Amino acid sequence: MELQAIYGNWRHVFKLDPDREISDEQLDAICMSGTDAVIVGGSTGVTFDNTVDLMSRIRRYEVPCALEVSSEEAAVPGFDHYFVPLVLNTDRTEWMTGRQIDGLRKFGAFIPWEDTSAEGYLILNAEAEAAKLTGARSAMDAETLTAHVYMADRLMRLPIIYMEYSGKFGDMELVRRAARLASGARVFYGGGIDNADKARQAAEAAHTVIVGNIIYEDLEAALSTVAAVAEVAFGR
Ligand code: 1GP
Repeated sequence: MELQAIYGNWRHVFKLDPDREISDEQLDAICMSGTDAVIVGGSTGVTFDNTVDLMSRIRRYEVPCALEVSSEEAAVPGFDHYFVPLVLNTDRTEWMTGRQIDGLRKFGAFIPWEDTSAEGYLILNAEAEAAKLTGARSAMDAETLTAHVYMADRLMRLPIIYMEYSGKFGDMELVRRAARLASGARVFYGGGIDNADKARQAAEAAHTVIVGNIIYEDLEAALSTVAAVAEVAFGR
């Protein structure tokens, strides 16, 4: 029997950016919040040093801690799990397989494969830094989304589809559609969750809800999303 992936029952995740300041008290609140996991990752300014630093601070807690590897210099050992994003809605192959292959050429032999998973990224907010950086084709109607889910879930059999609206609350109809269509992939949703109500809506649509930016703007609001997600039984 195949073992359940570490993220197989994550419902709520906080994403921390190594390039942003967080105090020990704030980090304590995040790690003790009851969230299912912490993912370390960011689009810019992520270095080996700031990633090691944040990892070692999170490591004082029991919460599972994963790294989203977005640049090869910031691939730091010691995390519970590694996520490698492949952007599916761009024409620039550099972001789908190009950089990843460069990284694998150098570090492939050292990768803990059993603790590493690909994420099929759909970057859906044109204003997001990641969309500009990768040239993502963010405008997506239901039909196009469906084709992307078939590609990620059925053809490529990726374990995760990450619907990334970073900075903006997304289209929950599209997210719900993706989660319903996915036969094996887990659908992660992230973007613009800044209160309990949005967290609840996202938890009704996606398998896993990711909360980022609000941690740095309003910690109490960020913490309120944990219980909100826990209250929603997915798939009702
Ligand atoms: C970012 O999906 C995450 O990669 C979360 O988005 O920062 O908008 O919460 P926010």
